[in-house]
Amino acid sequence: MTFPGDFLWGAATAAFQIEGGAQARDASIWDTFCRTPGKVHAGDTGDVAADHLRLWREDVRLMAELGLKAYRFSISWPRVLSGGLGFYDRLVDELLAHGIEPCPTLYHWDLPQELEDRGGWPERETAHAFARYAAQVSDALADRVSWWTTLNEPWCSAFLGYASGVHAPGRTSPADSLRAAHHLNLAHGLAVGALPSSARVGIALNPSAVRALTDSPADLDARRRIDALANRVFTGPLLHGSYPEDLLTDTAALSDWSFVRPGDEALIHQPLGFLGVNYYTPALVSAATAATDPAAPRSDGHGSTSHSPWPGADSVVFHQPPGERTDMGWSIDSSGLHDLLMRFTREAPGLPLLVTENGAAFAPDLHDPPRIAYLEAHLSAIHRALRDGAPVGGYFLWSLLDNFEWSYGYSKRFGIVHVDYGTQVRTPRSSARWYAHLARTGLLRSGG
Ligand code: IFM
Repeated sequence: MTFPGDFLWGAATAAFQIEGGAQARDASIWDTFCRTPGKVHAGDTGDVAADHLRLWREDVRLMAELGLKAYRFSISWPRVLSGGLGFYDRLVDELLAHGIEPCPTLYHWDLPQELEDRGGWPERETAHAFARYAAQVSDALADRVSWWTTLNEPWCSAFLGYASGVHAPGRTSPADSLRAAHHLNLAHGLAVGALPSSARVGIALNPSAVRALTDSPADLDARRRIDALANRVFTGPLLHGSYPEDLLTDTAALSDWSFVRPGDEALIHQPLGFLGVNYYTPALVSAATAATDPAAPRSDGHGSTSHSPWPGADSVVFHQPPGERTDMGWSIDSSGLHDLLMRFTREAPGLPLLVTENGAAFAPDLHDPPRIAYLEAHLSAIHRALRDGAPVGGYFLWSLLDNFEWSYGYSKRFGIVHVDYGTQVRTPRSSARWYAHLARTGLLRSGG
């Protein structure tokens, strides 16, 4: 399978997950969360992480050796607040010097703690603070950066952060999670306005390929509800300029949505340079029946918890699809990625698509055929989508390096490059060599 010559072959990381250097910046909600007993595996923190703040030149050299054409990284808002924008300035120059396209994301979950102390994403002012921060970063970098992502996976920020509480800041208010979702959307819209109109500005969603267990009306309705909460709460205003009616109805007992002010939806509905799709696994849902055990652990892949990340969808049950799984317990099914790319191609004709994240956690081994098989299957699905007319312009593998996997701490390894956290030595896995060949040639060959 041959990919187009101008396909953007990249890898992705995020500031909190790799940078370390926590003492040199303001605190984020993840610093606080890591220090809250029981929230993060083994009490792990982002204090050192993969020490990228020290080893960034080496990491850029590694990317160049792997033949990467683009690097998706995130900018730490707390670091910018404490005067650390110079780090990203130097990183951008170094990437360009190595012929690698810098693709920064403005927000990958590390809200400054001081903003959470003032109410966090449920407060409208946080969106305005984000716009000011976006303008500041734009002033420093926009002369050399043409691809920008405003937010990474706002679903996780809103619903894992404020409803289920498995992510920072660990709050469990369904009503607040809906306010957070809206203010994240608003932050995106305001940030687009703060970036140059000549830039390609997008957002990276983690849309869910939701499937119903059966074709029964109840199961199809369960799918509709989750589709609204996982996908259309974002794509509604982003792509069509309004929140879906069924979402407002489903959540009416929790919120009257009066936090959406006149003009907000139009503001969110900005022209997009691209839509970023982060994809790992599909979701399988059904309606709860009399036999459903309400105490059974949730299997929606977002951490077992007594608080649901799905406001107003208590009647929905998540099922573990059959078949192979990654080390996260996520089922491996690349058809979900093809489905999503085709869905957005139909829904927003002509809108360029980027796969802004895709990859898998497996055992720490340097020889990692399961990861190669996962990547090969998902890249084949992308190739099929391209053939079917989806305008997919690039692929960012998650992740370049092993890193801090949020509430799982350092216990899960997503890197194509192994990191020894004791010595910070980087060692490319077999998957890195496999991916390097693909990035150099655009030719997808069999793994192993
Ligand atoms: O590590 C995360 C990343 O920060 C956001 N998307 C999913 C990845 C794997 O869980």
